[in-house]
Amino acid sequence: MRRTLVAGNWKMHKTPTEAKAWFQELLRRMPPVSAEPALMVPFTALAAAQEILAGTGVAYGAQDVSAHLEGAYTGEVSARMLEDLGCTYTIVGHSERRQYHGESDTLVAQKAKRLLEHSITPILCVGEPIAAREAGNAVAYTLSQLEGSLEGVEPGSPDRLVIAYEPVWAIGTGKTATPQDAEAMHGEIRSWLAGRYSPGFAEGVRVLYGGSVKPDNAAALFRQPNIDGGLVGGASLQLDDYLKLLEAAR
Ligand code: G2H
Repeated sequence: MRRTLVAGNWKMHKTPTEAKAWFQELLRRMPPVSAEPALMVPFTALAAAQEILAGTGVAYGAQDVSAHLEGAYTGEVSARMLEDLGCTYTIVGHSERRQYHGESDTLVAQKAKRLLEHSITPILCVGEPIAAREAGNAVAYTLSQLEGSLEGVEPGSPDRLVIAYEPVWAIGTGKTATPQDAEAMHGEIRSWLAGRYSPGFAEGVRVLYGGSVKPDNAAALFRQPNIDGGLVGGASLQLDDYLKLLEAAR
């Protein structure tokens, strides 16, 4: 059984002070839930996450990591630093990093490897732009991105890898893939993982959907057999919405 993961992606929102208050309020209001709560926050909010969330069952992590181990890389943050901050997960290959920072599949694979070396589970994002979907190439595009982004990546066990399918045309646009379209792609991703690793591995890996997940569409998405939760941007910023997403994952 794969435990549903509801991972918030705060992107570039909330100061450390705002994050601290939000985490405290979350713990005060958190109902008993079967899903796993997780929050991917700005680097600057990770110390507050460690202080307040460590040991509570709410996982946290970063939204990116350096592909380098250590050294003269101004502005970069290493996997070892994230490990020291207690990160369970970290996002790699988000489409905003691919688009605005020119990240290639090869770079994304290097980043995933760095995380695994430091006991952090990568949440690896893939997904097609609108042109690929309209041309009928969504599956080929997404699986090719997956192949490149997992080149040389050997997680060992399925709990050491999370895939997030995020169609680029659905991100922050209010347009969501239908549960049926998302389920079809998730099925393709899982089959591909079975060939790349093994059927048992593919069966255990969580494949999240991302792209305008909201409290009113989450339950229908999370009910699909191959959708194991969500990577949620906008709707993870308001605590009321985030709590509703956790409830939707029952
Ligand atoms: C997709 C998603 C979170 P949003 O980027 O990764 O954001 O839910 O705002 O579309």
